Amino acid sequence: MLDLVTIAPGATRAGAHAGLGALPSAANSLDTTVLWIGCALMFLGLLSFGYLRLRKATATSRGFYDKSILIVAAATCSYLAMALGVGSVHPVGIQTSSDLAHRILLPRYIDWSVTTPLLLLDVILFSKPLLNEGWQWDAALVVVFDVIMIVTGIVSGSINGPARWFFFWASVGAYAVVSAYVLTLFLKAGRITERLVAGKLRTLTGMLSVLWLIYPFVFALYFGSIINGTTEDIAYAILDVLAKVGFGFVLLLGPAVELVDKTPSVAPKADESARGASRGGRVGIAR
Ligand code: RET
Repeated sequence: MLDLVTIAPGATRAGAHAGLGALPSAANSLDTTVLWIGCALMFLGLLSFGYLRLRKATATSRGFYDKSILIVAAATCSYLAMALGVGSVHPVGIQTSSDLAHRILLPRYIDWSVTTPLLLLDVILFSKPLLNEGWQWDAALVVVFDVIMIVTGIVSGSINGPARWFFFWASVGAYAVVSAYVLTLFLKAGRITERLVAGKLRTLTGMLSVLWLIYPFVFALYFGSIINGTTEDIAYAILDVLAKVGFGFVLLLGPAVELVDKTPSVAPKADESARGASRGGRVGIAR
């Protein structure tokens, strides 16, 4: 049984597909090109968000610019590492030669474990007018479930055999919690009195819900041997660019980020929400 065989620098994922395991081989150029393009697009996003921050950020909106910059900076590093062949490992427990066909690119998951909480914080803080007492606790819980989703995803991709699918479904379970929270914000966005903030929140939560839903399908198709590693890389690259750079532009362009803090809260007052909670209502988001 082989354990976590790391493909040496200079060796490539192409070798894994050819069933060559850790042996160095010629690069799969399409795969590598996709990763370099991903790196370039993330870097362009970084420059754009940096420029927007210098031109437009104010004391109240600065946090949204900073998070967007951190998100694309992390992704630039992760795509650079993947393009250079760093951190591509075979799952443990290889029993058959077809098990050798899969690999997991660790920089991708390390990137997600940092950037998905930041993306969630973006939508949560953008929903401020909807949130009442207790929202910080909800936000912390959502981020914890998000991290559980990524960590169980890493474990799922790192083992062969039935245990992979156990962890896959655990990850989907954590994803369902995150997704339910974001959908609640989507459904309640219309209550926000400032039209621009309400509309933008609907776009952001809608975009997040649709894009994030595709990731587990790509994962299952790849580890179910229905698509190969190159198709997986292309799909993730498109999703990542939309979910980070596209999302960042939608968030930062226009006046909405400046208006969030000035928008009156529509959440019930503390005593009302306590009564709501005792009737089984939710405390963290306006009912
Ligand atoms: C995994 C493992 C299989 C099950 C699920 C997953 C969900 C991944 C998601 C990733 C989102 C990434 C984003 C990245 C950057 O912008 C980990 C593939 C549910 C939702 C938005």
